Amino acid sequence: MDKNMFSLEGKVAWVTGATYGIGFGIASALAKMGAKIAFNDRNQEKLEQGINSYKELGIEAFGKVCDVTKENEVKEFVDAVIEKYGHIDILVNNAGIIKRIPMVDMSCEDFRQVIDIDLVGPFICSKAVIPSMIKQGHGKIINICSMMSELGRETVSAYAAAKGGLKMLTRNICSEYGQYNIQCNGIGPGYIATPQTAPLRERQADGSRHPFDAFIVSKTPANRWGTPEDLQGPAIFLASDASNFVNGHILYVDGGILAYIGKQPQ
Ligand code: NAP
Ligand code: GCO
Repeated sequence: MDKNMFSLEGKVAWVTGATYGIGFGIASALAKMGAKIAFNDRNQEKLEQGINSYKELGIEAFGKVCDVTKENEVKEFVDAVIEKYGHIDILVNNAGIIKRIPMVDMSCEDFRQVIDIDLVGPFICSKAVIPSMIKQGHGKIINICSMMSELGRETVSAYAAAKGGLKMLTRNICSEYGQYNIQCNGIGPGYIATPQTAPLRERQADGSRHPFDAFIVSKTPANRWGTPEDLQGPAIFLASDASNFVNGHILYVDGGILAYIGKQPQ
């Protein structure tokens, strides 16, 4: 057994949409294990904020504006990273949005935008890196799925459809490219405290907790929201040689939500 199996020294990791939130948490962890980091955002100003945030952690991250739904921007991004670092070993498809609208009230445009970013984006980014991973004889793709890859709930039809599709895209990349020593797995975070879920945790006018906040805590055996830091160990595992025979797997990091029917009435 190689005791350095979790090391990422010499590796180059691209984490999409990693200016803040879960992507920033994962990229920072991969950097601490030795990886060089490349990340993108749609917005130059936010990208620069992200570069500074990495610098504050002592991480010299390569950042470039790139919308994951735009094939030309993705190709330019990949070319820029390979020009700078020579290769991409790890892709984390993290960029994503959610729109919380009852399905019958949701416009086709809104539905399509969520699918475009959360499902087509990972397709575009994976397609852009797989050829070079085949050439180099190895690669790791980690798709950030969700509880909604398995469960539905009111108002998140587009998001659940996208994340359910992302689970199957993960399995298909595994099936099609596992022969080239490319491992494609997913991380399914539970409810994580980031800007994306801030609306679900906002204090009410009377200072009480948001009903959804209390609901999630009651549905989570760990009795708390997760943090991006909770995802760092699982991401390191799936990005490293420690997971070279793990493929097509969705690793749920949810504090036990998926295992739990919910607190019985007192
Ligand atoms: P977040 O705080 O909203 O961050 C999302 C990131 O994605 C932002 O940096 C955003 O950049 C970027 N992004 C959005 N659309 C993009 C595009 N078209 N091209 C490039 N970047 C884009 O979300 P988060 O909570 O960190 O979630 C990150 C991922 O985890 C998402 O895929 C989400 O679905 C998933 N997830 C989250 C939770 C949770 O509870 N938070 C749980 C399970 C899964 P901008 O600044 O440009 O918007
Ligand atoms: C929601 C939340 C969730 C989380 C996450 C759970 O509105 O239900 O945003 O979807 O983001 O995906 O795993």
